[in-house]
Amino acid sequence: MRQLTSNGLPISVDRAFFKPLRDSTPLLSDPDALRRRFHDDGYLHLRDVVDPDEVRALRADYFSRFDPAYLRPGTEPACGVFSGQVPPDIPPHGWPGHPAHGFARSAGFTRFVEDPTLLHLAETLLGGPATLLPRRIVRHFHQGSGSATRAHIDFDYLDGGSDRLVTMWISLGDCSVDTGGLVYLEGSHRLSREQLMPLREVTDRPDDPRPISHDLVWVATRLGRRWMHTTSRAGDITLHNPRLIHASLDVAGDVMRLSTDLRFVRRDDHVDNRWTAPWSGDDGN
Ligand SMILES: O=C(O)CCC(=O)C(=O)O
Repeated sequence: MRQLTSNGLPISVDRAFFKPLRDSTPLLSDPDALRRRFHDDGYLHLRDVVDPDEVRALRADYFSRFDPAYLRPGTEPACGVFSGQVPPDIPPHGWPGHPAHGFARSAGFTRFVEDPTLLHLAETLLGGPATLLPRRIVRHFHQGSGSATRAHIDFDYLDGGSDRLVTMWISLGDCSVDTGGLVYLEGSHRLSREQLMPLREVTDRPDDPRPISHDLVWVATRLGRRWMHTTSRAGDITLHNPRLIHASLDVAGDVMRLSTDLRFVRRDDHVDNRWTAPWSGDDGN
């Protein structure tokens, strides 16, 4: 039984709390089956959808933007191995001047996220013409940062617009359970708002009504549901429903987690205006 943490709290990666994410890659050639699976499971994990070499090149570009002291000596930027030293004077993640801010606006990243294959997949799930929202988040975690993504549903961050939304999570590099990937709570897209309310009693952010809880054991136990996880490889993508509860594990090894999360909406729908400008770490959204 492996003991990992999320937001610093221990969670055992065993059958009491975890089960594997289902691989839906074999359905890629069958749009109806893909839609049904997305409806039933609330997510789709798909292997080898994007070019793994392009993913590795983006990872190399991102980590090359940092002071080399941030990376373990003798390792390539594409590996993204943490030296244990955060460069002094670096702005907070994603703020102007931080490497993630420039990377999110770079031609390479923009070309990658605007790949017609990704849009086509979103359109398949949304059942019509769709658009990728301009707020495209770049996330990066290293071991010991003490922070991970709290359990939440995306719609609580996008509720100023239509809920006909699809989120696409793409790891920019391989992402094992030690690399702090996303975990999804089984069947939670079917829960009502009333069922989620009591979970918010245990939170390290009492003044923020959006996250559900930082305590993944509490959430799983209270709802009697397990978290689902998988090892993502460069080239894989995961899509999820805006009401599916998800969170992340802390990074437990030297390899840093780099990922992006994208939101697609139906082109004719009203969009939450917090998501109509490029992402910046200080945008408060
Ligand atoms: O990557 C993360 O840690 C969070 C991403 C997320 O919440 C999402 O894709 O909706």
